[in-house]
Amino acid sequence: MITVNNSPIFVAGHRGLVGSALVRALKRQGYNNILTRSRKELDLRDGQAVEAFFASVKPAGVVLAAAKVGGILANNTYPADFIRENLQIQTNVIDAAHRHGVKKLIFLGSSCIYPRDCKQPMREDYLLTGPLEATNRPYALAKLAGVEMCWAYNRQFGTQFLAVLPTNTYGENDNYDPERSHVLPALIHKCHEAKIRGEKQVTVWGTGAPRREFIYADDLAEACAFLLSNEEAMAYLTAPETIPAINIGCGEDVTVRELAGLVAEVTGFQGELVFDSSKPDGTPRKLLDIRRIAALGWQPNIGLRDGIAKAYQFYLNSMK
Ligand code: GFB
Repeated sequence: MITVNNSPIFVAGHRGLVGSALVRALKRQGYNNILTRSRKELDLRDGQAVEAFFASVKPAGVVLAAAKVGGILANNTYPADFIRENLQIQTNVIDAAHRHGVKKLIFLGSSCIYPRDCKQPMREDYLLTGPLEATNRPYALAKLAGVEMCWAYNRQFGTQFLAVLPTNTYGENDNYDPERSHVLPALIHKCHEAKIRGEKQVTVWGTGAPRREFIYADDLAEACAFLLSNEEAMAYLTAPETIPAINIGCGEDVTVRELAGLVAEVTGFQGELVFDSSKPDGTPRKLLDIRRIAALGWQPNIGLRDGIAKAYQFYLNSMK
């Protein structure tokens, strides 16, 4: 049964891939007082503006999905922007949330904050047990600081601030810019363009050997909404002695080569896939251990092939 929940919940980053899915998921869960601000209305990098916002609206809960994000090339090309902007946004929001009485906050982390050569599948307590992958170290360090900040505030102030660590996420409102996007939207865009233009080849970056796990943004958002409304789970996951982090994934991964084959099938591209090994592979594998979220009774609904088909449909609609 869905119960109506009038508590004001601030979704930071509501226009993005994850934030827009979060607004839909929270509405489905019965939240009917969702607060959003566009980047123009509220620049989360500006501490004074964030302070004024929290002082005036006093949200009861926060989901922090606003972040500077991008694929392997964007991370590698703009490392200063990735560390600075993420540290600014999350520090401003987490601290203002605490000072203005927010009890529950969900902070979006990422599976790329685990060590590069982490034991697989990656368990929450493997964080900070080894060196990071160089292509996204600035982003990962910022996100790790966010997890640590949640933990520090829980210990010092008794807050319930929780980091969710999603695997590679895709879906509606994704970024398709070939230079900045993640692999899945990049491949959808490349295969579609090649099909339309009658080109014979699509170039896939790297060797095709890295393995990646994917989750559809609406599944991830459902998990966040599920956690936020689960009093017992939030209390248990944010207890002072517990690392306040929980993996969200599907528990299965594919190689980039297999992924490219699937995208070619779904988009109808019938040419050849060629691999450009001058481009970086990044982390060899990052499969999440999802037992913590599974034990709470949550699992994803959208399989990879269906998800790619849905994402491709949104891509086609957005081009109209
Ligand atoms: O999704 P992606 O950019 O990031 O790349 P990561 C995943 C893999 O796909 C890499 C390969 O091995 C890429 O070389 N790949 C093949 C491509 N073709 C393409 C293409 O056309 N575009 C892109 N982008 N990749 C990210 C982090 O790592 O993971 C972020 O950089 C973030 O910080 C995200 O955390 C979840 O999975 O390697």
